[in-house]
Amino acid sequence: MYTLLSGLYKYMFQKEEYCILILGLDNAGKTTFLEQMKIQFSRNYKGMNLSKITTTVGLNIGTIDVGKVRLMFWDLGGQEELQALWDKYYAESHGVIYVIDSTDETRLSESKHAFERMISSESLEGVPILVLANKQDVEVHNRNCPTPTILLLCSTSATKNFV
Ligand SMILES: Nc1nc2c(ncn2[C@@H]2O[C@H](COP(=O)(O)OP(=O)(O)OP(=O)(O)O)[C@@H](O)[C@H]2O)c(=O)[nH]1
Ligand SMILES: [Mg+2]
Repeated sequence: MYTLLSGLYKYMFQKEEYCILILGLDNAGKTTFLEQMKIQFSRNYKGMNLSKITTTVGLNIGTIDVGKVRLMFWDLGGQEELQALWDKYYAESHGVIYVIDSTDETRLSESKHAFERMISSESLEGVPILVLANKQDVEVHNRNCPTPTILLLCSTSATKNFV
């Protein structure tokens, strides 16, 4: 009887949990993106002043409930020395959002290399990856159409798991 009741309780109230990694170079906008998602999808969450966000040293966690699903976002610091820690989280992740600063062409190849290192990990085999070309709101002069540039990054590097 206990098993039956606890099973029923779990079915009705327990949420399926998924861990999503948010990766990308420092200054790409990962923490800002997570904060904006929390503001948009979490009821009663007031949010913090986005201009107060500083570079992430280590890990920043955010949780969003969508129906019966709980999404746990792990936003990792993107500075070079912190990138070495990314792979510690791969095995437990169900998805990755890779954020690129689409206004910063000077760091695009650095981002491409970090991305290639990431997808070469066997722990990410079968894990869906979303590439987010961030900061599209910024008007950048002399930019040669950002979207094809970002697509080139994807088509040359990505061999698997794209959504
Ligand atoms: N215009 C604009 N600025 C953004 C956007 N997203 C982030 N920024 C700015 O970009 C800068 C870096 O944002 P963060 O969210 O701290 O970047 P991060 O990727 O978390 O950086 P690390 O924690 O160092 O890895 C901040 O000044 C943000 O205000 C965006 O969509 N548009
Ligand atoms: Mg950050």
